[in-house]
Amino acid sequence: MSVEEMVLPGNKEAALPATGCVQEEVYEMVYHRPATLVEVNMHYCPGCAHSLVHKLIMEVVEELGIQEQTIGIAPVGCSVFAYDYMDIDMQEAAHGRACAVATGIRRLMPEKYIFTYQGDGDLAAIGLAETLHAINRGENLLIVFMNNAVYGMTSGQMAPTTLPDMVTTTSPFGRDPMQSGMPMRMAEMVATLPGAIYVTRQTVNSANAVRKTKKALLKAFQLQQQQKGTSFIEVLSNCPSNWKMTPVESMQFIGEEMVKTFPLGDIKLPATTD
Ligand SMILES: Cc1ncc(C[n+]2csc(CCOP(=O)(O)OP(=O)(O)O)c2C)c(N)n1
Ligand code: SF4
Ligand SMILES: [Mg+2]
Repeated sequence: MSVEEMVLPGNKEAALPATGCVQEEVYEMVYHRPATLVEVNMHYCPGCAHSLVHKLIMEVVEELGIQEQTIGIAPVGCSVFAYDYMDIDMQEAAHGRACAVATGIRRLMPEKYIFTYQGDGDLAAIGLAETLHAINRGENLLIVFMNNAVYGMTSGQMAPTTLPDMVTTTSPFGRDPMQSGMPMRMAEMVATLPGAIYVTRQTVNSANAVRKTKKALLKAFQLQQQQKGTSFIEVLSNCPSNWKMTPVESMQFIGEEMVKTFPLGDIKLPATTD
C-alpha cells in the first residue's frame, strides 16, 4: 500500500516529511462513515441506539452495493425522521402501518430490497395486526424491530414490551403483569408464522453485539434475493432519556435485565444458510 493510500482523508499533511517538531506519521484507513448515511446531525438523544442501527443498516446497503435498489419504510416514533438520515428511497408510514405500506411497495416492485424500521409501540402495539399479517403472508421484507421497551417519542409510556416492574410514565409503580400482562416476545411469536424465514434477536450494547447485529442485517438483505419470506430482526435497544439512565447505564441494563425477558440469538433460521 502506498503512503497516499494509507493517509486518512483530512490528515494528508500528516504524511508529509517531518518539519520542525511535527513527527512523520501515516495512518491506515480502517473505518469510514458509509456514503449511504446522510452527513447531518441526528436528532436522537446522546447514546440512543437508533443512530447506531441506522448506521449499521446503511453500512450493509453500501457493502452490498444496493443503494439504488433499496427502499426503507420509516415509522412513527423517535425514528420518524429516519428518511432524513438514510440516503436511499424512503417512504413514511402512518403509525404502525409500515408493514402494510411495505407490502404495497413490494407488490409493485418485486425486484427491490425493502425493509421497515419500527419501534415497539409502532410494531407491537398499534401496528400488531399489520405486522403479524404481513409475516403470515410471507412478504419478502426485512423488518427491523427496535425494542426499547417504551414509547420513547411520546415521553416513555408503557409498551407491550415493557419489562415486569419497569417504571414508565403510565406504570409509575412498575408494570404489573397481573394488570397489564407479561411483555410480548415478538420474535418468538412471529417465528411461529410460516411466512417467517429468518428471526433473530440481537442487541448493540457491546462491540461484539454490534458486529452480530450487522451480520444479521447482512444475512437478511441477502435472503431477499431468494424471495422466500419475511426476515425479522429484533434489536434490544435503549432509551436513556425515558429510562432516566446514562447511556452507559442503559447499555448495562440491556445486558443485565432486558436479556432475561428477551434472550438473544437466532430463533428461526432459513432452511439453507450460507
Ligand atoms: C395514530 C397515532 N396514535 C398515537 C400516536 C402517538 N405516538 C407517536 S410515537 C408513539 C410511540 C412510539 O413508540 P415506539 O414505536 O416504541 O418508538 P420509539 O419512540 O420508542 O423509538 C405514539 C404512541 C400517533 N402519532 N399516531
Ligand atoms: S427519547 Fe429515547 S428512543 Fe427517543 S431519541 Fe431519546 S433516547 Fe432515543
Ligand atoms: Mg419504543
